[in-house]
Amino acid sequence: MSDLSPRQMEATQKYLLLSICYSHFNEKARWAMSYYRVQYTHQLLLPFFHMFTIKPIVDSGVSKHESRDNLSSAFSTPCLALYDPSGKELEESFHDSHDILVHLSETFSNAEHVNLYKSCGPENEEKIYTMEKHYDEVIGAAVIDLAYHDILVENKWSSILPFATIGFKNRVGVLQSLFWFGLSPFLGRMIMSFRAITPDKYEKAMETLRHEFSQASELLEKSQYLAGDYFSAADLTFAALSCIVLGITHEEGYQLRPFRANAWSPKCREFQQELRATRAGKHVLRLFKEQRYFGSPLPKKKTTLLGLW
Ligand SMILES: N[C@@H](CCC(=O)N[C@@H](CS)C(=O)NCC(=O)O)C(=O)O
Repeated sequence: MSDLSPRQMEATQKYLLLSICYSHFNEKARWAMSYYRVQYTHQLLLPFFHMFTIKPIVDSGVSKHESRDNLSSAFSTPCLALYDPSGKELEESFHDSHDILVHLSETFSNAEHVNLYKSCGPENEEKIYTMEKHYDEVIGAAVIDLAYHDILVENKWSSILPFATIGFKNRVGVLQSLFWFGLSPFLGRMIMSFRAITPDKYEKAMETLRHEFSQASELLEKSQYLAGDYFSAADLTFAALSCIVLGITHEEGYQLRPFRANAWSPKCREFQQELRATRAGKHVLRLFKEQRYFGSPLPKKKTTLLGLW
């Protein structure tokens, strides 16, 4: 745990979080920033165009961490960039939601906002790391397969507009939002082919998520939280990665503006209700309501190129 209070730490470095507005891995990082009450500047991005912003940070070579997965590219988001107090010199960068959560836990935990890997006692620390990795790999990937296939194939006609306007809805820079508006059907297809998403994977993703929610529900019969009696990195990860598949709304605690309900096929909406009705689904809804928002400072929005990017 750091000897410095969060306020003191903030005075020594400036934090910039770069995140794709509708991404669940990015929601995990945003939630971690809120939990530890970190003051930061937020830059919202859209897929493909995110590379232009992340590349200079990657190229600066200040990151000390190897990528943990083979799901994403070298320009993966969330990306947390740490600058010197003047905000001009980039000192360090993180390119994985796990690395961000670990960094914030080691830097900003205090008596009120305890380290989320240690919150259930030292005997559960290793277990929490393992659970987080499992949720990242299994739920993280399943949600991507489910969401892109549902939006771009199963429900393609009704979702064209909600998908194309997601940048404007979240007030991403005007140019990015405009390019996305024109190119999103094509870019969506590109992402699907890059990740080899097929109808088979879509069905499998549903099965995987059903299984994960049922396993988590069993854990929640034994304890109040997934890894024990206290909120931990396992709960934060499970809940944040489930935001899309449960269709968590802004009013329910999702900080940004998600896709509206008609972006999802009737089959997917039914699936969202099915998962919401499970013990794990109710747990996620409660966490969004009680632990996501309240008391956390809202990030300042980064304005670049007069707000165009
Ligand atoms: N393991 C990574 C996965 C992150 C990930 O898959 N990010 C996606 C958005 S959901 C992304 O930025 N994809 C674009 C890319 O890889 O360039 C993490 O936990 O941060």
